Amino acid sequence: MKKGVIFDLDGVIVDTAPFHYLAWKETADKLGIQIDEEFNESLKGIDRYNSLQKILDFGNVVLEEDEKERLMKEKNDRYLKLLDGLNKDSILPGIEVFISDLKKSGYKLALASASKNAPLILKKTGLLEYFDNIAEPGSVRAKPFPDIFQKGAELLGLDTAECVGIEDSYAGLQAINDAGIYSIGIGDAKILSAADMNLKSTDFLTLELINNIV
Ligand code: B16
Ligand code: MG
Repeated sequence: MKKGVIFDLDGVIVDTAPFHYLAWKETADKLGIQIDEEFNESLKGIDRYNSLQKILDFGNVVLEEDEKERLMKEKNDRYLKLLDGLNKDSILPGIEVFISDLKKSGYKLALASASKNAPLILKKTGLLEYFDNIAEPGSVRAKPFPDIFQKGAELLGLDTAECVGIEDSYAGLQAINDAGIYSIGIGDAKILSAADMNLKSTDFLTLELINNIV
């Protein structure tokens, strides 16, 4: 039986991907780079610096590091404004009941998000208290490296084999699998074909499902 569940945030707990997209799109537009929702798919789970770099590479634009810093700050300020209205209603379907059932049953919970805004988002949605630990993205190599999920297990005091990881992104799924953690992919099963279990949406996440993973 598993003892811990390690969650991704954007796309698993809250639907913030459209906000990241809108904020990056403005950056890309200003640079004369056309990005669309399909391109945005490749940014899911990718940290801020590497997201910007992917956009620049896509548009064949080369910038100095201090200009990249400025653009990242500008993007994050826009993103934070879009997060203003975030509340309990922004939690993805079934997630709050799932998380609360896991806690009541004694599972330990950790967060393994690439987002530096994760604590703020958990606070705004009222979910912070459910989490035993948050693995800090700044202190480890970014997804698709397994580090953040390994860190999550370590913070929970568990072996990776005792944990389940939940992700919506290709890069994140790779990170879970390479950490030796049982993986659940939420969303497009074609993109997430490497998952141990695929679910169409967060609606299908239940305590029973986790109890039955051996
Ligand atoms: P921030 P996750 C990721 O969160 C997002 O999927 C990705 O689009 C974003 O660029 C990244 O966080 C960094 O976010 O700019 O807020 O630090 O899916 O790993 O929870
Ligand atoms: Mg995600």
